[in-house]
Amino acid sequence: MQLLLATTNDGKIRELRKLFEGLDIEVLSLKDLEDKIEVEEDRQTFLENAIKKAKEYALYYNMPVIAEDSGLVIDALNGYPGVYSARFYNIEFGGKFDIEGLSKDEKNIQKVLKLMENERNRSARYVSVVVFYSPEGFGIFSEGVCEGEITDKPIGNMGFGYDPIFKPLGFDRTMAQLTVEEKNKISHRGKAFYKLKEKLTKLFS
Ligand code: ITT
Repeated sequence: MQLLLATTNDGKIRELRKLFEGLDIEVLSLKDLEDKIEVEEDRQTFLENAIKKAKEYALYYNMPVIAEDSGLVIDALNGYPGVYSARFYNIEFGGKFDIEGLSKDEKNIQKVLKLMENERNRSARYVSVVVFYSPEGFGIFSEGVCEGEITDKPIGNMGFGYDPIFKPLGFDRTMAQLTVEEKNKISHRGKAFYKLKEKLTKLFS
């Protein structure tokens, strides 16, 4: 069976591929396909964005797809960056942080640290919604959450995105100090994926 991971995010591809190891499935990502299409993530919830991506890619490439929409939800910032996590540096909320010479991830991190500078409530969570959709019109989704807190400076160089400033609950290391295997065990994406796998196994066994 062929399955398309509908993402261009290298961090997600690395983690999701690891989760498929040992299964008899040929996993492709959008990076393996020559004919590219863009799907705009313009919805207000992770679920709506994930469904939109899964459906559009499955119908265009005519193969089953797993799409994922995820983000960091910070209580003291009223839930931001939320669905804007990937491009938080460039939205109006809190001012734009398009600092020259920094990567997107670094700009996003700098903006969060600035907005959280004198904030005592550091609680936050990563949320992931994973959607499986097949071109015949069958769809299923699951959600995973990873609770944690925002550190006051970036630590670690593994993972991606906000990992250097996110310390999972019960850990004295940031997510960027965990290996892919350690992260997948506790992460929002790992949890959502395992739930999805259970649902699919139940349905097809
Ligand atoms: P695709 O749409 O191609 O999958 P994307 O990066 O645009 O890639 P999203 O729209 O789902 O993906 O945005 C998710 C953003 O949330 C991501 O770019 C990170 O900034 C952040 N994020 C999500 N999961 C994360 C994780 O495990 N570690 C760190 N940051 C994460």
